[in-house]
Amino acid sequence: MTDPIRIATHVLDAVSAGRPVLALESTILTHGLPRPRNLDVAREAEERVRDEGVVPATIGIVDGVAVVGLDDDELERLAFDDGVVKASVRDLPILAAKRMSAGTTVAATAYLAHRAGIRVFSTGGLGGVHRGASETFDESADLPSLATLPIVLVSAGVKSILDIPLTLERMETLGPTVVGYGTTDYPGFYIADSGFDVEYSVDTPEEVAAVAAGRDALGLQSAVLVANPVPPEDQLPAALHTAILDQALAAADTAGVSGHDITPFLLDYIQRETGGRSLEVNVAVYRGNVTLGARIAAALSGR
Ligand code: PSU
Ligand code: MN
Repeated sequence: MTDPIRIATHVLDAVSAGRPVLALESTILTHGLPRPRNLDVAREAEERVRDEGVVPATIGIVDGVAVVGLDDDELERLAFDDGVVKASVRDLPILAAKRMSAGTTVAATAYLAHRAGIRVFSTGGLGGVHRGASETFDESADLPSLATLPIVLVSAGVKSILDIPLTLERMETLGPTVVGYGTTDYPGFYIADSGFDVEYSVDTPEEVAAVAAGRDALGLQSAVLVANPVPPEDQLPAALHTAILDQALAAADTAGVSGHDITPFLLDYIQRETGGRSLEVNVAVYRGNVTLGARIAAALSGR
């Protein structure tokens, strides 16, 4: 069997030399953002990372091979090909056997990044516990995966489509280290403050690096989750957010969407019903997380 993971040479070189690398996921590209904006956002994210002097490694599955450091042609294929699926960790062996292409979720990307020796990863919003989970058991595989992967993940909290207090409870049980960036108000992806709190905040990339170094020195194998709020001036207005969210959840219920389809369904619904405003917020959220992730990667490589 061919090697199911391919690490791009420039990524491998940087990791081996201890130079900073930032992992980026690809479900945001394949299932989170509309075409053709998805490709622009993915390219711009890599550019931002390079501007910080850090090597970007976007991760995704191309014809069954998990690629750590997709090249531009591969990014374009994943962005526009209708046959591209959404892959969590459990799907990786099937995709390898069937030689399928996929965008990788936070769970799958974190796993592959860790295998490649990358220590920091940025996404938009992390997956979590869905509303109604006490009936449906729908909890993103992102949570248990991150509980066992010693990386740093930067996100703008979890998406407000989720049950945020239940997600925070599950994080407490599963055990990743959670910090707010510059705040103890836990962010809600589209909104800077979800109304729920975390216990600790950190204020600089160096402080995040110190937390990650402490985790490593203690021999813990769990992620450090950095919750980085969208700048309040870029957030979705609160009234619009509440109204649209209720509609979106009702629409998902009526359409009977479940499993891995529900997150893309809700994000797409909200994008259409806000006339693209939520899309701009999603892009702003992602930009902020990419820049912070790159700075954390740089701070960690100096240790
Ligand atoms: N962040 C975004 N857009 C996205 C996602 C994150 O700005 O589409 C994706 C991530 O890949 C995350 C996934 O892992 O949504 C969660 O899906 P699920 O709830 O099915 O685990
Ligand atoms: Mn789910």
